[in-house]
Amino acid sequence: MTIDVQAIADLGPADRAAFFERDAGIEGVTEDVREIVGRVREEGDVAIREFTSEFDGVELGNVEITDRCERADEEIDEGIRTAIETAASNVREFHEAQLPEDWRREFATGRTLGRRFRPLERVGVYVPGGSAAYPSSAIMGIVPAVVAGVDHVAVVTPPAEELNPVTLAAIHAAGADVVYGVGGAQAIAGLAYGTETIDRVQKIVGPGNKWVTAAKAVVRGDVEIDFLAGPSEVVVIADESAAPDLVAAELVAQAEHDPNASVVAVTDDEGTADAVAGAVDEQTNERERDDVIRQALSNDASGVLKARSMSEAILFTEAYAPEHLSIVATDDESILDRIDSAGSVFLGPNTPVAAGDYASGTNHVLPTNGGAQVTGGLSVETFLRSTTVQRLTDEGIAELGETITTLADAEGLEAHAESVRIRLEDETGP
Ligand code: HSO
Ligand code: ZN
Repeated sequence: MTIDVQAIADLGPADRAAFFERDAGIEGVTEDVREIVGRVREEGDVAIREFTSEFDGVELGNVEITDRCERADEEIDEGIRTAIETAASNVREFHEAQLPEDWRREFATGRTLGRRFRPLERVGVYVPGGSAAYPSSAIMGIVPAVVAGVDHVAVVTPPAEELNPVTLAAIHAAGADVVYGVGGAQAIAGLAYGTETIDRVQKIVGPGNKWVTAAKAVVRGDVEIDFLAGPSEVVVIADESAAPDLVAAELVAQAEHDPNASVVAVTDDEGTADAVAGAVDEQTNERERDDVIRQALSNDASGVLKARSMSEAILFTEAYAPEHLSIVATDDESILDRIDSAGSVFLGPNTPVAAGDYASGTNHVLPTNGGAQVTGGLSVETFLRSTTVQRLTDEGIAELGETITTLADAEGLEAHAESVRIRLEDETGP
């Protein structure tokens, strides 16, 4: 079997740690990345060119390739252009629906409070290139920023002798303002600190390999980042009603991303567990990327798990906090009700994870390694900041005055208290 079948009840501490303490594997490269980031910070474009030659084997001409992206549109075939447009338009519509409205409300007579939302001004989006060139990730990173109203959306993508025209066309269609042909840790450093040609941004988002992820961790603090995203993950919760080949197809699909991908099916039905493992075997043999798939399936963090009850399956999933969760079960909605930690959820037999990966409209840049316990994926809010606003009338400040002055006095901050009393004098009188 290419994938282990185990009972959750039989998992020992080491097995559980493999499932629940996945890591992005960035520790090993952090020292080198720190060095790269430091050099780009000090030397700017000179360091960018040197690292690009060393790591990508490319002698950079123009760092900026915005025009090149505009032209790429003519180089791709009609069918691909239409698919990019349809996907971008669905992602745009779903993200437009997330735009929050500014609001104000009178919470008590004379005390009005509210929130307003404004876009960040300058953001950077990392779009992977090379063997993991994902035009879909260009759409997922750029469109929400554009919808939020970000003024300057800068994109970095690794250079190559032959840049992938589909990726460039997607970057253009998604609405990037400026595109730089730079990748890896050096690109993240360029966005974080600015160089002669790369404008410094306020926030960097997007998935990348471990060098890119480690660089995001290093620059965090000097610049905002979305979150650290590692190899893809999926958990499928299935009951006896699930068709084993559909469940298997979900595991095999996410497994083809990366040898370190983690894919899990968890079911309360023994027969389903064995049938899913069998179907995974069969399908893997038929796939072109069977090498990558086999490695991902043999990870300690991958497997088909038998649960004694749906509750046990749910507890496992909650502790795992997957990037993607697919639920193929008769009670899918009530199972979902009991789950808090998942990046993106796919309900029912007709909803493959690939729908969200490409085209349904939800975002595929999602937290991995248990990040779903504390955050969701990219959204319009990723690119917004909020401000609170308030106004008190005579009545409003009179009503609140004593509470404020009492607390200010308790903190020994007399001037704070006085700033209130000076306004109450009329009311308190002689
Ligand atoms: N499943 C990936 C996104 C992706 N899938 C891009 C296909 N292309 C996120 O984990
Ligand atoms: Zn995918």
